[in-house]
Amino acid sequence: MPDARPVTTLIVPCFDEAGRLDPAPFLAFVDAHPEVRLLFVDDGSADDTLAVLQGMAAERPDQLDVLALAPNRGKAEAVRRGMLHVLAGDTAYVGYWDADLATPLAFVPDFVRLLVERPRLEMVLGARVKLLGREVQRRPLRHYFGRVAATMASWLLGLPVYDTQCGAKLLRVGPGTAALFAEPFSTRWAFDVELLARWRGQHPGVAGEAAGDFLVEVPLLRWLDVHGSKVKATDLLRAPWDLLRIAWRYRRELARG
Ligand SMILES: Nc1nc2c(ncn2[C@@H]2O[C@H](COP(=O)(O)OP(=O)(O)OP(=O)(O)O)[C@@H](O)[C@H]2O)c(=O)[nH]1
Ligand SMILES: [Mg+2]
Repeated sequence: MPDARPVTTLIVPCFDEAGRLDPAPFLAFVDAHPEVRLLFVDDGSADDTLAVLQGMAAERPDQLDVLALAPNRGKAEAVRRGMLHVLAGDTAYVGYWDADLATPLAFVPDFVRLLVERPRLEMVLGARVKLLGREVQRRPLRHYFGRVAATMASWLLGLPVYDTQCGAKLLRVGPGTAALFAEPFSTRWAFDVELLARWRGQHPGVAGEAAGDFLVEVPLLRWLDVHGSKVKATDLLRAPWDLLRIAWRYRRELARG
């Protein structure tokens, strides 16, 4: 009997993840959630990532799938291509989730519940907020650098968003969703900021606190900085420049205050 609940599909971008990828939590999660699909997007990994992913998909062909792209173009393009692939199908909610499970899959139902309970919501964003009683571990340098970058991003977006970069986001599929991913992103890592700028372009006049009717950040109860990040120091140093490029590319979208 097919599951009557609306389908949720997550894009899991993967690059040289053979060392970090543990199939067990993914298999266990989809077994516990028949309404969830995972699309792993590998673009030109040099290690066994693709073979590991294809092995997982062979074990759960109804819920796991692999999109193999080459050559490597970065997380942004992998997520974008995965989104377009999934949006051609029948999914009600679509998102992306880092393969290192820095954000545990266990929080996916919480993200879905918010979209179900608040019909006007269009996007749920995970946020890494180190609050008492929450297990949020980030390397100090990444944390402080991230705070500066996030503050700049929030300012240029005109949105009071705390954490644009957390690799766990879920969107309600609607008439404008595919258009958010139609064009390639300009940046490899700051594409989350571009995604929000594109969202602003689709919602003229919605900025500041008013955006909270459509976008919600969820402070994660648990987020662990998993060793083996693909983010290089040069990527971090390029972030201010990437944000400037975003401010320029989306100046019209962002001017629609
Ligand atoms: N397909 C694809 N996935 C990538 C690429 N670079 C990184 N990823 C994936 O993107 C996710 C995040 O990458 P990480 O290396 O964990 O980066 P991070 O330090 O956690 O960075 P934040 O997401 O900013 O916390 C992981 O699932 C990676 O496999 C890429 O070039 N191609
Ligand atoms: Mg990570």
